[in-house]
Amino acid sequence: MASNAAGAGKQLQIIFIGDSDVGKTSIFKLFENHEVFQSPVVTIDAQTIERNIVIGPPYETVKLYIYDTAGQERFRTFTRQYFRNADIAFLVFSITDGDSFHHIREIWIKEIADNSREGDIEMILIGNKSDLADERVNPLSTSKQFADQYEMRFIEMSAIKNDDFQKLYDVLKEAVTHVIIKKKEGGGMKKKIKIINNDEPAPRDDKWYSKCRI
Ligand SMILES: Nc1nc2c(ncn2[C@@H]2O[C@H](COP(=O)(O)OP(=O)(O)OP(=O)(O)O)[C@@H](O)[C@H]2O)c(=O)[nH]1
Ligand SMILES: [Mg+2]
Repeated sequence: MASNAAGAGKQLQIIFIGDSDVGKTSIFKLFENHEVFQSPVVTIDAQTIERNIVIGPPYETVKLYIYDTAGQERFRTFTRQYFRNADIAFLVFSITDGDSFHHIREIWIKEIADNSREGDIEMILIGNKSDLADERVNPLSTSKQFADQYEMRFIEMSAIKNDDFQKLYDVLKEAVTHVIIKKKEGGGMKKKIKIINNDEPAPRDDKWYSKCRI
């Protein structure tokens, strides 16, 4: 993994996490292939790429190391090693998979809180597969409310609709700008990740859930 030492230049580490099959790799591939970046992609390995993003004004180039991880439980120990130096985490669920949404709180935010630097990580929530509107089980309003609770940026998108990449790019740019400003102000966000109702199962929107399951 890339070094994250203070003063090592403007480089940030970004990780994709979330359940298996929600579309992490599909979104990661968009970063690899999209023409919005004006610099060439550097492929480090199948799960890691390097891309530059320009923030500002005043304009500055930030080097992003972007890591795709596997959602299956058997890879969890391996995945954790990426949390320590991560600056930004994309927390991905599928709008067609209720468990993948509930696991964001029940599994993935806890994993981040336990394994990142003091919870010093910017989280972006992505509801993927928005093209599958007929199969939706996670209402937009519930996801928004959840993201607000955790002070996360949130978008819904589809990895297969090319137009949606701009949303993702914009939200990432905002997060990168925020992290860079915080680092300049004194190294780190010093923001503890909230663990809400730690031991309770995540509330389910049963009315919606049963409606969708009929
Ligand atoms: N309809 C639709 N299908 C998608 C979308 N994103 C991903 N998929 C499909 O969902 C399946 C899983 O996608 P992946 O990107 O491999 O999922 P993953 O999160 O990387 O899964 P793991 O690597 O096992 O953790 C594939 O068949 C994709 O083609 C999307 O936005 N819309
Ligand atoms: Mg994958």
